[in-house]
Amino acid sequence: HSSPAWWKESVVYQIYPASFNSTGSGSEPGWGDVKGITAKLDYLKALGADVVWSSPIYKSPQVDMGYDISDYENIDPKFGSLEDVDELIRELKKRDMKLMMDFVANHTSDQHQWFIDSRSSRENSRRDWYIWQPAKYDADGTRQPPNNWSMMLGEAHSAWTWDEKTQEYYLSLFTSEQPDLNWRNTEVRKAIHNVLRFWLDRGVSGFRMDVINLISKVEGYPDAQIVDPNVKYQPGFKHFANGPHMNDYLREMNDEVLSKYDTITVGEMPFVRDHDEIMKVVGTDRKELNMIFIFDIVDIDNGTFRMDLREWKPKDIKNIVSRYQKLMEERDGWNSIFVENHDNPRSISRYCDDSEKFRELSAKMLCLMQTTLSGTLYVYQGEEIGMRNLRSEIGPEEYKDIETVNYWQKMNDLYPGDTDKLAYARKVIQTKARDHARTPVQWTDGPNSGFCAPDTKPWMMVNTDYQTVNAAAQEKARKDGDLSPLQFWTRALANRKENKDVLVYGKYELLDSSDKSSIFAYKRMSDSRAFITVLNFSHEHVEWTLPESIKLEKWVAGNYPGDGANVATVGKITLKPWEGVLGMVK
Ligand code: TEU
Repeated sequence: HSSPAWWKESVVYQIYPASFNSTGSGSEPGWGDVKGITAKLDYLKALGADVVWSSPIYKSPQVDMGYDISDYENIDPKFGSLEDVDELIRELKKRDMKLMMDFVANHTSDQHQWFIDSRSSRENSRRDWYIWQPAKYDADGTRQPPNNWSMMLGEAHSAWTWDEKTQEYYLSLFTSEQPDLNWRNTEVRKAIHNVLRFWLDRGVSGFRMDVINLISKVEGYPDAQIVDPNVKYQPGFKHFANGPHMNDYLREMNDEVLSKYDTITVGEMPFVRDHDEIMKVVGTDRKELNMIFIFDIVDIDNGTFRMDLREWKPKDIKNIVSRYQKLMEERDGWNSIFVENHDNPRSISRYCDDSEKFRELSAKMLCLMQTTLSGTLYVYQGEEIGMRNLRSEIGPEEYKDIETVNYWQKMNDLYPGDTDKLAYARKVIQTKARDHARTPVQWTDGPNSGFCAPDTKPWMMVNTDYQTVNAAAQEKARKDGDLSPLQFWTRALANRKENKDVLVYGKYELLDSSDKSSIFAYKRMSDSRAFITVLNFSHEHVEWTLPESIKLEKWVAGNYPGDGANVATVGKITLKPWEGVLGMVK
């Protein structure tokens, strides 16, 4: 069994600060602020959160919503001040909670002083802090970037940006305003270590490290393989995900900084599925990071590109979950459990059914799944009340994210007036856009859903369903005794903590490996006790046979009224559409 640690048992609640809660203390009305987080700590504590991870609040031009940092040691006035963060940390500590910062160090903003220096001349002492390369030229003299890599948040564009003044290209994997730092440079790594220390010394307990597996690029910057011949630039991630020196840099960061504090660390690690590569980062003996975000579940419906659609089946979810539950158990690593974040659509809209009839059942079923798996649990703001995607009548004009805007532009440029293609693009946006997770949190059924003052305009539209889906309504007891998603989550998180020997640290066994079945059933066990979880990922009533080896004491929780009381405890059982139950084994 995995050895216990506070960061393994913690429930981390992710805040997307612009959309969480606005008290009007920041410089922009209708924009969430740090004081808005502090104001909701009692709510988060009551829910069962131990750690708050906030997406970036540093000074930033906000080209990519704060993932473009222009000063690592200051807070963007839109969010408030450093003093507000000190207050947040104090208030968290009072409640025995912790703060995790989002650490974005693969790239900075182009407005960061480091980059301003770097681009000022080829001779500047910080020139080498970023990745500069000379242009290539076609036979006719046309200037071309050093290779064919596409920009991640604007796939039609090159990942390299031309600098007129110094006549070279710089690498900018996400947008032109997010130049990639050159981690080969020792001074860069030292500067980054200093930033980490700055926050740890201020009382922060750890970091979520943005695209931390992209920090080491393959030498020579080779061209990427062509996966879509219709476009000029191609996804180049094979050449920069988990590159040659990544593990050294992580190890060095641990030696120099992290090992000297008691921290929680999670690395965002897109594009990587190889078990050995994963274990190199999260293996207990490795001393690199506590855990990573593995993307398989949130990439389940990706096509060639993320902004694309692909059919998926319930078997995909159970295969993915089982693979990583077993991997971490067998090779002594640790994983994170999540189905939402600020880069993905809402989970009930994506994996279940967000219609009026099933939305709450779906929210509770996904809660049951996540709270009974091994790993550190991450809950994304609004997930606990079952927030859904923007409704389909909302057109692309309301979407604000740079990835969505660039995608819509690309499709209009590629297929002007092509109704089929543009209808597909709308469908992709309705299904996949990052915006769905970024609408303001729905606190009440009042103006602006209680997110900001009634007379201000939220920076992004509130989802139109806030009068039925909001936290205030879900805090009230219901006449029929049924639990709201919020109450169900609260109970499930408490239950997870009470039974952490099994639910956090216990072993995992898949109970039905049939590819055809929509049932995802698994057993979790310690040396002395066990639970089983049975989830129906479908719209149908489904019959399923409990394995004879499992002697069930009783169902202890379920997402339908009655907590599983109507489900048989032996032999054939029938699960209703999107039903999930948790049982205690004798
Ligand atoms: O995301 C990196 C990442 O690879 C994705 O989740 C990304 O949003 C998606 O692939 C887009 O196609 C991180 C942050 O979470 C994201 O918000 C930032 O935009 C990005 O890094 C750049 O910092």
